[in-house]
Amino acid sequence: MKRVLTIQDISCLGKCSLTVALPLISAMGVEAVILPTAVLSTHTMFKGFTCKDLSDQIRPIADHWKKENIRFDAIYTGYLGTEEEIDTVKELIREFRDEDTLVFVDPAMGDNGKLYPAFDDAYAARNATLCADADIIVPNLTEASFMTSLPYKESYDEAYVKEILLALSEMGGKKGIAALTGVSLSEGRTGVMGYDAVNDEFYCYQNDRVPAAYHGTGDIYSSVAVGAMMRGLSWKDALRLAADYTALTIARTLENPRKPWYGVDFEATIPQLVKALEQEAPTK
Ligand code: PXL
Repeated sequence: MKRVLTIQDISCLGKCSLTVALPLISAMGVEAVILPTAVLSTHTMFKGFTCKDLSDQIRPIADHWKKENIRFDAIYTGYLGTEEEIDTVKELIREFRDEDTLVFVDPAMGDNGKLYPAFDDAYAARNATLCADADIIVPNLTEASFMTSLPYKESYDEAYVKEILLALSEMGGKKGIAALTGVSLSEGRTGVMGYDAVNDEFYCYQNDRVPAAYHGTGDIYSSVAVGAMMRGLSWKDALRLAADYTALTIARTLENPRKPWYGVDFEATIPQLVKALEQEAPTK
């Protein structure tokens, strides 16, 4: 069984970051090791959330794992708190990465053209240096525009998306895969567009757009993509599976009469995820 280390905050209520990554990666038959960088009462879209920074725990936890000779098949980072924390995570990646470790970075810091309340331009620039150390990065258009200094556009064409992907790939990355999430190339459609710098190859996958936006869907997307790659899917197949699962989950959430606002009902669609994965990557 493959082992993924995921480094991000734990928002006790809110269905994002670790409360999504842990159940999804586990359900996909992959061991999830967690490194919580902070504990929040809720995610930051709630008013009055509490936050206890745990960055001083990262070093002792990592040192203990080193003593135990622990290795990871993947290191997956998501929402982090501060520039210092990004530097600590970069150090940890350097220490734990070997030839076969996949470093997957979701530079979660904004959406809809804006950074989340806790972040500024300097944080985005530091996140770009973390992306430079990754094998695969999955920013949305907002995060990509802050990291590349290219303008954020509400309406755009394929040439604009390709320009951003090329700019992202110039930031670095060992295997050089950059994928943009939330890319809509025609009316009523949305999905992902990626670029593999090593093979100079673009990839695009679009789904029917489900008319709703929820928090935490980026974390669901990334967790499923990492899990699928750990189960042996190519990066393209993993991004497709993650896009299908995210779309299915948003559609399912829309049917919920209680109209949840802060997160999606991913718990309800885990059986379909497991089934889809089993078809593409049967367990032996
Ligand atoms: O889903 C990204 C995310 C993760 N963690 C925290 C957040 C958010 C998005 O708002 O606030 C604490």
